[in-house]
Amino acid sequence: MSSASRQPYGVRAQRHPNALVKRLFEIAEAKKTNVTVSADVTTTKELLDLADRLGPYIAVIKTHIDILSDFSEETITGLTKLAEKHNFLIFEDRKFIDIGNTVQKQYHGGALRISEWAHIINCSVLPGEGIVEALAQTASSPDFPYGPDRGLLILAEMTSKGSLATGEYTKASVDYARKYRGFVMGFISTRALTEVQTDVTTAAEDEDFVVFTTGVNLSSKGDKLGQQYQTPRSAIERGADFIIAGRGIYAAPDPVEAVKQYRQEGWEAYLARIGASQ
Ligand code: 5BU
Repeated sequence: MSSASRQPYGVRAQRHPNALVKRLFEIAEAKKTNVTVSADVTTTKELLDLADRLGPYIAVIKTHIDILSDFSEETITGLTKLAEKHNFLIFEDRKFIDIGNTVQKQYHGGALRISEWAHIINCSVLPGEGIVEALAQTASSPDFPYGPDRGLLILAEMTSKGSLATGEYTKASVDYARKYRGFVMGFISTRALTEVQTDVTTAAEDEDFVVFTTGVNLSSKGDKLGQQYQTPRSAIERGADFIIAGRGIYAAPDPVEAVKQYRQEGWEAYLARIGASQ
C-alpha cells in the first residue's frame, strides 16, 4: 500500500494536484464517509429517490445511466441538483472500451450527454493507450466546458469470477494512469496498485491515485452470475479509498440503515489504516 493511503483524506486533499480528487477527499473528510453507492435501479424516480435518501451518507453515487428505462432531461437535472444538495460526486460506470474516435463521441455529446453530468467516468485499457489519450484530450480541449471538474478511473481489475483483467492488463492500466495522471484520478481495482512496477513509466514521488473497489457486501459472498464480494473492512485494508456497494445497500430492507452500516464499517477501517484513534 502506498504511503499516501496511510494519510488522512484531509491531508491528501491539501496535497493533491488534481482539483476533482481534492474535492472528493474533502467530501469524504467533511461527511466522514468513503461509501459510493451503486444505484443500479431502472427508473429515474427510483434513482432520484435513492440519491436523496442516501445522499447525506455517501461521497459518490455510481450510475449505469443506460439501464434507466426513462432517461431524460429530468434525470440529469434531478441528479445534478441532488449532488449539490448533499455534496456528493456522480460517477457514471460506463466502462468505455473502444477506439479513441468513438469513445470521444460516447463521452461528450450523444444521447446520454455523460460529460455534462458525470464528474467521474471509467474506461478499460483493452483497446490500448489511445482510449486514455482520447478521453484526456476531450477533457482538456478548449471547448470542453467542464474543465478540471472531470476525471477518469481506469478499470484495472474486475470482481467477477474468472476476470481476465489481471497481469499484463493491470500493469498497462498503471502505466497509462502514470502517463496521463492529470485526467486519470485512479483505478477501479480490488486492491492498491502503487506497488505495480511498470515498464514504461515511473511512479511520481508524490503519486496518489484513488482506489475505488467494487464488489463490496456485508452479508453475501457473491451472486449466481459470478460476482464475488468482500466486506468494507477487507476492501479498505487492501487499499480501497472508496468502497462501492450496490445491492448490499439499495436492495436491503432499509437502504438508509444499510448505508449507515457500510459507512460506519468503512470509516472505522479507514481510521484504523491511518492509525487514528476511534
Ligand atoms: P453489487 O450489487 O454491489 O454487486 O453491484 C456492483 C456494481 O459495481 C455494479 O454496478 C457493477 O456493474 C459494478 N462493478 C462490479 O461489480 N465489478 C467490477 O469489477 C466493476 C464494476 Br469494474
